[in-house]
Amino acid sequence: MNKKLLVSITAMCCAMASFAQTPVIQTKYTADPAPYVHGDTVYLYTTHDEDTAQGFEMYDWLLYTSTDMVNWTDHGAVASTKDFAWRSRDNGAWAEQVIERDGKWFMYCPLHGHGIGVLVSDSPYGPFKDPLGEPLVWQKEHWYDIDPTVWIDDDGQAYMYWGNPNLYCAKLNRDMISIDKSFGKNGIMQMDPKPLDYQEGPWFYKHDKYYYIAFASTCCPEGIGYAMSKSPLGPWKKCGTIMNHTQKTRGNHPGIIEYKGHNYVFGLTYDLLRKDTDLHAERRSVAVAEFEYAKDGTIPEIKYFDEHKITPVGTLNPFGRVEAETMANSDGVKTAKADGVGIYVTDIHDGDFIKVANVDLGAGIKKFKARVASMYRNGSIEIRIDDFTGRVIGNCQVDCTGGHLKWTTRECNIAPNISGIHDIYFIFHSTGKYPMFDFDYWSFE
Ligand code: FUB
Repeated sequence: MNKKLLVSITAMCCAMASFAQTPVIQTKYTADPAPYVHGDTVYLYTTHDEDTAQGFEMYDWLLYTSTDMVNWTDHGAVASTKDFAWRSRDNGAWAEQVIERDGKWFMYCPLHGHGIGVLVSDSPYGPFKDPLGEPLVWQKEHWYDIDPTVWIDDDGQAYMYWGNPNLYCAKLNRDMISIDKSFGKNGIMQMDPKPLDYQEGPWFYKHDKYYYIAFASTCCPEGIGYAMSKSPLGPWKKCGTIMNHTQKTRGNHPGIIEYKGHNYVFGLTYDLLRKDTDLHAERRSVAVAEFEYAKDGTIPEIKYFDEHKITPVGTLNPFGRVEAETMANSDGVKTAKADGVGIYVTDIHDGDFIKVANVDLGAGIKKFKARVASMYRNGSIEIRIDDFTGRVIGNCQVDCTGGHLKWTTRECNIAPNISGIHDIYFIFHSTGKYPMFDFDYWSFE
């Protein structure tokens, strides 16, 4: 093993030990998780902090999906502030939430300082269009209209809660793009009193017989608090803390789902940024932890995200095409989008890696194939199992393919007797400090 590799392994192991399961996404800064379960898939919509952001610099909304809670597929930006013709600036794509009704997907988007708009699509992946040409709600006298959360009750009535520092509620009409003006004051009711310790980021839902509002608790640092009620309109009783205020983070923002019999709370951390610097910047990362309800419906407090490890609730099938942007962990690489290709992995440097978790190799694998493109450089993909320092089972040479986005399939044989369920590590190698090649998809045979 060469010295350079040893150094990078040591750094990697420390990083992995201290960050455990968090953050969910490593290729971009993501915040304000809005997970949604539909069919057998978790759709995780997030906001997007720019790589160089100091304050909030947010232009678009991203989508990731998973069927096992550990491997997440990057679908890129599915909407942006540009989708609202009435916006006066491009920055301000704050915490959205997406919900499906009658085959349509509704994305509720705060444009900071401009109220809350709504976008509609026939598909969770977009394209999303603005059916109104104006905000759904905008109380122009203040900038409190952020962080919408929408839930459809058992009787079909949809409710939208939102706001910082006040908590507001509206009843959505059946079309999901207009509010019932007969409710509250011109369609809006301010929840008074709001739940104790409420700051922002409400997440409204029902579990068994209780209604819940989880929220980012009073800034700063924010934890995750929650309140319960027997009615969708309260009164809301503060019940406790899902995650206490902690100096480990500054902001937080909950999203809660039940998936395959497990309960998960998503939130946000600054842990990816902390790998680079201790200085504060709004470059956040979505994180997730599993929790359980107590018998009385309350939620016992859980520790900060970095003390959790998510157990996979499914396996990944490597025998069809697996997108390179499907990953459980990575270091160094980024994702990009190109016409005719979709999302691909790029910015691959020597020592960078991608981990794919809980891969079911069945009775065994013999060959690895990768769709790659390389303008100048030659490199390789080293394949290890179970750990970054685990057994090497293959080495796929990636020679120059003749140009940027000139895609070719490269392949290599796999060591004998590799079968069953394993984590797979793709570790990238080349000489020189420049990015090597782009990686579109792969498979085992
Ligand atoms: O991400 C922008 C804002 O920061 C969100 O709308 C708030 O909830 C906080 O996370």
